[in-house]
Amino acid sequence: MKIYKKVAVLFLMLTLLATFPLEAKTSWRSYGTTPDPTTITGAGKDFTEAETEPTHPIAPKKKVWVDTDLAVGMKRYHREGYSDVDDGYAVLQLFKADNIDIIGISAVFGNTRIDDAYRLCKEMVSEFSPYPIPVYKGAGERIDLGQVETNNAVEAMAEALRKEPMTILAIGPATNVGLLLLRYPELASRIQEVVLVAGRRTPTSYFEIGNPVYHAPDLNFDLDNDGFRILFQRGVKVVLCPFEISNKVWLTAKDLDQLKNGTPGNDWLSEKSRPWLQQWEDGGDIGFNPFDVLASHYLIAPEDIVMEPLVARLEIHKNDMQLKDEQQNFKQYLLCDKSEGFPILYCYDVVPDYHERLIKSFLKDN
Ligand SMILES: [Ca+2]
Repeated sequence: MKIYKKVAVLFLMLTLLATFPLEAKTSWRSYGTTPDPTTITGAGKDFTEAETEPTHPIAPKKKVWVDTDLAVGMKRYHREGYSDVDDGYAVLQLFKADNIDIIGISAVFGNTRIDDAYRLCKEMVSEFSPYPIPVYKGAGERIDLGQVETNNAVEAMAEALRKEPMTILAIGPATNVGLLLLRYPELASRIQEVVLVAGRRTPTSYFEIGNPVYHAPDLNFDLDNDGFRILFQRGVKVVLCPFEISNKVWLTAKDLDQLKNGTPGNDWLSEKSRPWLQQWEDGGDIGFNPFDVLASHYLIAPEDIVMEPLVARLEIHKNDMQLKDEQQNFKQYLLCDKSEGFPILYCYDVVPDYHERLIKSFLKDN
């Protein structure tokens, strides 16, 4: 009998040993998609270990400063049509995120003029924010290296960084953040990361939109090349959510219907997005790309985003928006690849059920 007992104990131990790694692997896999050696999702990578730990109800909230060129509902000043609504999606999604604490919001020029962006920041906070958030007016034009001036947004961001380290979501031109780093370089180490919407892999990675196709600008980068250059030179951790990722996500009329669920923020954004959607449909697309929401989504749920470490640099090439122009017309490009440059994290794809996850992030109570 004794030998049977020993065999039984041995069998039990072997069973436990065999089960443990299996269970550990299952729980890890159930959290995110399995990364292969060349692609990583937020879960399990070491680029921003602290920020990309699996989201847990008791985890401390991520402290975020939002710098935005909100233009929801605005008509364009310089040509026919409406301005982009995507900043509205990013800000509203952050309002609804349980794991995000917005420390402040600052306005920057870009999609529209600074006064409009500032007014819309105040409007979104007063109407839809679940908690009080201070709002500041930032730069109205690109950085002038010959005359570096400060503004309320830069000073407020500096003050907030002196109190505590934080992440900056800069979804307009990088002007305010660039000014901050020029005036207060000592605060660079207090910035956990800056998440921006810009960049591409090659000079001919055109931002193709519409049917017939036209080339869209890399607007945030084009409006202030130096803002980005300063970020790289100061060694700040930069995450890019470029056209390559947002062009894989589409919002359609059906999505706007679903978004309009009787909560004030959703109803407002859905309605204000209609003319913008119409503009894209008139251009031959099925919907529109909500560019900036990929950047806010990265902060809220990095496991939904596919990314890889690359290096970024500025290079001059022929202007892709005026290739048919007889004149020699060149511009700066923000190129990201594996050759030489400043280390960045490059977000380029989403998980297969991303669209469902995105819509779900808006269909919450507040
Ligand atoms: Ca924007």
